[in-house]
Amino acid sequence: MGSLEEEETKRVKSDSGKAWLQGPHSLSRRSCRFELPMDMLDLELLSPLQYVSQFCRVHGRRRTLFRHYFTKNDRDRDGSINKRELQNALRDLYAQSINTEQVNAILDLLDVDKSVRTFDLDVFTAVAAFSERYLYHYYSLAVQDQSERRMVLEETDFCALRWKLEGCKISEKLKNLLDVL
Ligand SMILES: [Ca+2]
Repeated sequence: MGSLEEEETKRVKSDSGKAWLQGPHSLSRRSCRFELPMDMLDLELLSPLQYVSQFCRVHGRRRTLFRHYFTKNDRDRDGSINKRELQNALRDLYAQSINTEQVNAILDLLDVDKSVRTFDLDVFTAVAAFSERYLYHYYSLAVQDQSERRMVLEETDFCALRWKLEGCKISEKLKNLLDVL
């Protein structure tokens, strides 16, 4: 795990100015990309969790970081984690600097209820990617720091979202989730 730890140390150093979030994980909107389907009507059939699982692309290093915390919390090593392990993995990811209410808010936005019992690595990766967006959104509101823009590709996808969603009957829950991104 040597190189991962080095990576984390570097992140902490480069990010020491952002004291509002401690731990190895500096928030970025560029470590993953959320896409929209070609046909926006496809969104009508998706729950928030299904949407992030299918339309989020996570870049290499972040993927490695997420896998690290997934594996750490998959105690029986069967390749899936339960909801409690998921909550722990998310808190680990931010070195315990986020609280249970924030974790629950993230899971609520994703509409993770009792019907979802287990999460595999791909789903966890998507949840973790969304958690980063959620926290970015949350802290941006607090510090008014909108300096980091999304990547151009995603910006293009998401501009005029309201207009694109015209005529789509997507769920309120998915609408709330897209607002965070
Ligand atoms: Ca397991």
